[in-house]
Amino acid sequence: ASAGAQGLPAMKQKETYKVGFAQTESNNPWRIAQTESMKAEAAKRGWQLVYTDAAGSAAKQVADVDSMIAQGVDLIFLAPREEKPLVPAVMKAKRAGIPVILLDRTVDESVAKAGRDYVTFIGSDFVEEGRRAAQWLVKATNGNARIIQLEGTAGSSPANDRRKGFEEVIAKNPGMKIVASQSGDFVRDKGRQVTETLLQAHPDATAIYAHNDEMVIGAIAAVEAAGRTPGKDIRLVSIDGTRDALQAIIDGKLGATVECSPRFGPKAFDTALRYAKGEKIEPKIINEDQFFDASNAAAKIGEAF
Ligand code: GYE
Repeated sequence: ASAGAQGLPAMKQKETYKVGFAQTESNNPWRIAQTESMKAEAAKRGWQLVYTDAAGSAAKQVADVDSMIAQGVDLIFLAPREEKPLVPAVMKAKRAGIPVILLDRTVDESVAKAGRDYVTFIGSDFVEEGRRAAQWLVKATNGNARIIQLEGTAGSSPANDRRKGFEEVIAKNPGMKIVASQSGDFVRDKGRQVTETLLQAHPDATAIYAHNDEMVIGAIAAVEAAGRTPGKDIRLVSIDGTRDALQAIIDGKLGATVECSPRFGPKAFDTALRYAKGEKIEPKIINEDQFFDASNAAAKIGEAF
């Protein structure tokens, strides 16, 4: 069956393409590394890249997709900031005959479907990332911890799924208890502020799980400001694998981080090309992620972002 028969807009085969990349924000190393990877790949292939930065606003990101539609791009790579608000953008691009590939985050899957409304999702298995973080913490604390959870952006797929995977494992361990859970919006300084408040409300907390490294770095500062020792009084675990996080592991402050690779360029452009050739694309393309702890952080920091 051709791509058109699946209900998706087809993509013409051409010498070169003009594609859009709608980024969510650029306030952390993960986002910057992802943008660099996309720009480098476009340059390498000689494709024109229409790049937008929604600056942390789902409404702006919807408008950014509108402008890409108006500019007649051949395909849109979209990193949807939140699951529900970006559904209309996906539908609008489809109606305009422009295929969409979701990068790193998904939209509400009960409404928008891969293979029908958008081509595919490329990214990590966030539920599994949450499970891996929890499994490490269970081991590190011998199954006994009072945990503060710092959640990512409310309504984003990584925040929803990283919570789900983590809580699934924690629920099976009677000695593990989540005492407080609050969003830090994936932002370092919000992670610090939220931790400061939650440590005051829960002075008996012994562990912190953050949905990304930026928030855990902020949390470490708050733990130290409270006169506690990160890595000893409070065990910390997070997700991403940034350079700062690997350094914090080397320094003994952070216990572990589950990798979530931001280097989407080669895979994203290969997938677009496969789609243009009329190949049937699988609904999810899941990245393989590593795991960093004291055993390998020093060896891996050279590759980190
Ligand atoms: O973990 C975080 C970023 O969507 C997987 O978003 C991504 C997450 C990543 O801001 O640091």
